[in-house]
Amino acid sequence: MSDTETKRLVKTRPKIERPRLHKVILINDDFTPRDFVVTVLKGEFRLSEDQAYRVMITAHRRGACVVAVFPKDVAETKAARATDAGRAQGYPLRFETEPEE
Ligand code: TYC
Repeated sequence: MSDTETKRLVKTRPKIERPRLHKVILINDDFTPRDFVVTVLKGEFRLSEDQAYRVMITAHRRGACVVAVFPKDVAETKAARATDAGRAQGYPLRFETEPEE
């Protein structure tokens, strides 16, 4: 084996960084019915009734609540679908995404 081949084989591989996860955040508003928020959380994010209620009531009390974290494209798709579900019923329900620290 030539020197150059040997060098290439023992050289440490560059570290591959895992893609950062993105949070989906539920934003409170004064108009969307609580039950509807719970239904969307269960349908789009597969939360149980209990988990969905807790996330909804936390957003209601504090203004916003993290729903879950996903790879960027999944977070954006789910946030858009959940926001669209509200808009389809005339509600201002909003889900945002942001990268995790
Ligand atoms: N604040 C709404 C109400 O009182 C319920 C609600 C909770 C709406 C959470 C949005 O993200 C939300 N009907």
